[in-house]
Amino acid sequence: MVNRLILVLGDQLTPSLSALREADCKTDTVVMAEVASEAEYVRHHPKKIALIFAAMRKFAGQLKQDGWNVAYTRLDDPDNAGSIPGELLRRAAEFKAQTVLVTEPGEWRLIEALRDTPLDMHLLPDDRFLASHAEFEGWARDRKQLRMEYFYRDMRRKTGLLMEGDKPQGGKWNFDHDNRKPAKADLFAQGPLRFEPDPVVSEVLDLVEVQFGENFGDLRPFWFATTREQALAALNHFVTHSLPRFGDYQDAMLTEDPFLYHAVISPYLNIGLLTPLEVCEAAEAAFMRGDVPINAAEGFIRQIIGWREYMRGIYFLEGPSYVSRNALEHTRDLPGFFWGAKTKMACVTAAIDQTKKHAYAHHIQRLMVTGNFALLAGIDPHQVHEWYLEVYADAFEWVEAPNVVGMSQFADGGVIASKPYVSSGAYINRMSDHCKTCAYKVSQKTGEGACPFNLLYWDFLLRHRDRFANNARMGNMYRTWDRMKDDHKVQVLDDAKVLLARLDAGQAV
Ligand code: FAD
Ligand code: DLZ
Ligand code: SF4
Repeated sequence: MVNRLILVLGDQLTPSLSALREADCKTDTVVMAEVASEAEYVRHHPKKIALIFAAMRKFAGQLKQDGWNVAYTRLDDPDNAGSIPGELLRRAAEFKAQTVLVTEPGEWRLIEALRDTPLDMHLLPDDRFLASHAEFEGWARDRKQLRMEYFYRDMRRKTGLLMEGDKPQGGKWNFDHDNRKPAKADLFAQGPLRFEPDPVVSEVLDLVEVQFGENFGDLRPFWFATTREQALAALNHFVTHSLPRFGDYQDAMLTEDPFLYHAVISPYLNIGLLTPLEVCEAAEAAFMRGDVPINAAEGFIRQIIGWREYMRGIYFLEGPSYVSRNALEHTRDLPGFFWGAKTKMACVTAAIDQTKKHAYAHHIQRLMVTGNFALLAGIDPHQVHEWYLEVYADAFEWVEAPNVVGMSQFADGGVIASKPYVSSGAYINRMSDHCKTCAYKVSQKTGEGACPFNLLYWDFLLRHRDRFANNARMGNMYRTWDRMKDDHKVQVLDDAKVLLARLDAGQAV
C-alpha cells in the first residue's frame, strides 16, 4: 500500500471536499498546517488569521473524531517548516509518502508552489463551486462580453433554484430594480449572530495577538463562527431576521450599522464551513414558505450563484497575470487613511473604521466608497488589491482580485465591468447618512469645502476621456460636463489638482 498525504488548506474546511472524498481514512494521512508563509505573504487582518486558525484546529479535531489520521502543525511548533510545500516535504519524509492529493487551491501562487514540489502532486477539482473551469470556459468562449447576468441565468437553469419549469419564479430573472432603497436612520437590523470565544478560540487569539498584533485591525472582540454548526446557526439567523429585507436595503449605508440586512456569511462560505448550494436552498425555502419576498430571495441567490461563481470563473480564465493589470495606468500610492490615518471624509472614515473593527464592510462600501475613491484618485490598482486582500476576513484571491482589479478598479480594461464604477458624492448621499456629519459639503462642487468625490469624479472622467467618451453608458456624463460653464470647469479641475497634491504630500483630506 502506498502512503498518501491528503493536504487540506485553511480555506478547504468542508467534510465533502474532493480530496477527502478520494482518500481512504484507514491508510492516508491528512496534513494541515498553520504556516508563516500563508499568514505573512500579505499582512492579513488579525481577525482573519484567528478565524482561519481556529476553524482549522476545530476541523482537524472533527476529522480525528471521525477516524482520520491527521498530522496537524501549529504555527508555534518548533519543527514547523514555515510553508505549505515545506510542511508537505517534512510530512512526506515522516510518513514515507510520495503522493499528495489536494483540492485545487484558490490562488495561482499556491497552485504553482505545489506543482513545483518534487512530490507526486494530484490536484483535484474544487467541486464546492457550481461551475467547473471547463464549464465557465465553455460559457465564455466566443462571447464578446462576459456579462454576469447571462452566466447567472445558466446557473439558475442548472441548479433549478427559483425556477418554475424553464421559467424564472415571479416572471423575471432579476429583481434588482426593487433593491435600491436608501438608508433611513431608524432602520433597525439584528445584525449577524455572534459567538463567544471558547477555549480553542481563546488560545488562537492569544497566539495571533503575539504574532500578528501589529497588523492593521482589531483582534478583539472576536465573534465569528468557527465550526460548521455555528456557521449554520449564523445562516439560519440571517434567513430568519435579515433576509426578508436584504433586497430592499442591499445598497444602503449607515454610520452606526455596518451590517444592516447583509448575511455576513462570506468568511464561512469562503473557508468551506458552508456550501453555496445549501445557503441558496435555505433562501429559496424561506421564499417558498412565504417568509421572504422574491426580490430578497432572488437578489441574495444571484450574489452567490451569479456573482460569486462568475468572479471565480474570471479569475481562473484570465490566469496568474490578472492581478497585475493596470489598464488605466494608475500609479498613485494608497493614502495613509486606508490604514487608519485621519480623513475628514465621513463616508471613508465609516467604511475603514468598520473594516478595522470587524474585518468586514459590505459590498457598497467596498465598491462605492473605498473602491470609488481609489479609482477616482488614480491609486495603483496593485496596492488597492493588496489592501483588500489583507483587511477582509473573506478575502481570498480567487474572489478578491476580480472584485478589486476588475469590478472596482477597471484595471482589467473592462473584462468584468462595462463601465467604471465611479460616482460623485450624490450617490453616497442618496444611499447613506454619512454626508450629514461630514466636514465636506456634498452639495458643494468647488472650493475648500467641496466633497472630494465631486471634484475627483470629473477629474477622473476628463483624464480618461479618450478611453470612455465613446462608451454608450458614459456619453451622458461627458455631455453634462460639456454643458458646464468654462470657468466652473477650470475651477473644478484646479480644485481637484490641489486635492490630489495634498494627498500626495500625505496631508489629511
Ligand atoms: P451579502 O451582501 O449578504 O451577500 C451574500 C453573499 O453573496 C456573500 O456572502 C458572498 O458570498 C456573495 N457575494 C455578494 N457579492 C459578491 C461578489 N461581488 N463577489 C463574490 N461574491 C459575492 N467577496 C468576498 O467573498 N471576498 C472578497 O475578498 C471580496 N472583495 C470585494 C472587493 C470589492 C472591491 C468589492 C466591490 C466586493 C468584494 N466582495 C468580496 C464581494 C462582497 O462585497 C462580499 O462578498 C460581501 O460584502 C460579503 O458580505 P456578506 O456575506 O454580508 O454579503
Ligand atoms: C489565508 C490563510 C492563512 C492566513 N493561513 C493559512 C495557513 O496557515 N494554512 C493554510 O493551510 N492556509 C492558510 N490560509 C489560506 C490559504 O492562504 C489559502 O488556501 C490560499 O490563499 C488559497 O486560497
Ligand atoms: Fe463622503 Fe462627500 Fe458625503 Fe463627505 S460629503 S460623506 S466625502 S460623499
